[in-house]
Amino acid sequence: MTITRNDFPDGFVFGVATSSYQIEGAAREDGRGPSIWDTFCREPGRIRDASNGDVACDHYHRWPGDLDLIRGLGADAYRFSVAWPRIQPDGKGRVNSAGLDFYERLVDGMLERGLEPHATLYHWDLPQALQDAGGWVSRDTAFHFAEYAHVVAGRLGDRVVSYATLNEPWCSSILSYQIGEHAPGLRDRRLALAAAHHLLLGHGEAVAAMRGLVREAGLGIVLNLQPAYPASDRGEDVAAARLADGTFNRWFLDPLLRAEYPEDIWEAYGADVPEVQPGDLARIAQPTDFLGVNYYSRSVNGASGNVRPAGSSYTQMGWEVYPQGLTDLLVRLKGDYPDLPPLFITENGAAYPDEPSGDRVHDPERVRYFQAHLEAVARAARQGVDVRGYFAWSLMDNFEWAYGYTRRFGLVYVDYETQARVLKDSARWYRALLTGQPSDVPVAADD
Ligand code: PNW
Repeated sequence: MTITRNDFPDGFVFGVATSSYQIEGAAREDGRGPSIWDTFCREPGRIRDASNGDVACDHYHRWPGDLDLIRGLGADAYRFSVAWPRIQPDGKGRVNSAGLDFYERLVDGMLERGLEPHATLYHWDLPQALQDAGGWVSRDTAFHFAEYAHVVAGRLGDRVVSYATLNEPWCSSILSYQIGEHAPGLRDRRLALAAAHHLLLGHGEAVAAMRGLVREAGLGIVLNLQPAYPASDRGEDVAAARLADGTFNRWFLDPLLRAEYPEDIWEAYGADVPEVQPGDLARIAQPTDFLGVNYYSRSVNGASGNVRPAGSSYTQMGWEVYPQGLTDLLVRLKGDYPDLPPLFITENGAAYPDEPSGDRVHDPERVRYFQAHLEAVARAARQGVDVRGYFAWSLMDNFEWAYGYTRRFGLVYVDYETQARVLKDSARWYRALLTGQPSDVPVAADD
């Protein structure tokens, strides 16, 4: 049995997602300033294949063809991100109108093709000038972010259907300032928690700055959430899962949706907790119109670390394929957060080592991944969760951060020598779902 649009609520939006640094290239064109990823990629050992986003998918020049591709898939919507250093090359003050012009052309191009524009304002490409002043560890960055958000919303306004302030603040704080895997590559928990607080504050400030400039019901944030399961029902495993859930999920959800940091984790962080000024939590928790959820996998937690369940399958990232985790997560959000706004799945997808064969790219694992996760979303909707859309990550293969070009998440295969785009079987399958037309792509049966 294959799913159809009828399995989803009325008006449910299907789309594809990308982000600026991962696809645009044109890193030095039309007045774009350097970002922390330009810097990070040039530090030896940071990126697996020593690559960078200078060219990436050359989307900056190829965007009309790329929008045609999206339209051709039958998508309703496209989630893209705006590169802050194109808009404000120094991160504050002077506005580069050529940068705004690009996103205006892109948004108008979507509207001409009947695609809903869904913008993300910060998908990790912080202007380097702001990093030089401390990056997100500096409280000032939150206010610079709000100024930038105001500039973008002032130009694009209500042509954009939704604005997400931040993509995955866990990644731009913990992964970037504590784990050191993403730019700026630091390893200090105290700095990471300060960064996380200022990111959340920046979200609140940006929402306040944009209200009135954008459509009603158009403001939100995107979190990467990973449900944490205990390896067994032993007390210490349950405690490990609760800790993982707290640091990964509740540390961001609770300030946004309850105006408080989770007490157990605050305790566990000891002297590393951030300085919270009066009024910060009210600012952070001001009502928004949607919550974007990025879901890739779950964690399974034991007292002595993470466990990889035997019998599960894993993507090329080493992430367990666990569709039921998405249903569980969505149902849990509804249960735990009375003020939960409507949800969108803003990313979901999988990396596999794709190879063209003739003029096709066969990616049966990815087809199966999408099918199973879309079924998981439909199940949550049937259980009463208000989920209104789904964006596949990603439209096309692109620069996968610390993995460079060694991981392919696309529905569309990119040949980086020629920049040719080839629909993978997963794209053909998705197109069949979205258009209701038949597809020639077989789908493996459920277990
Ligand atoms: C997300 N983790 O990143 C991002 O939003 C995308 O830009 C990225 O391409 C995609 O997922 C695939 O990786 C994540 O370590 C990176 O848990 C790392 C993690 C989660 C999300």
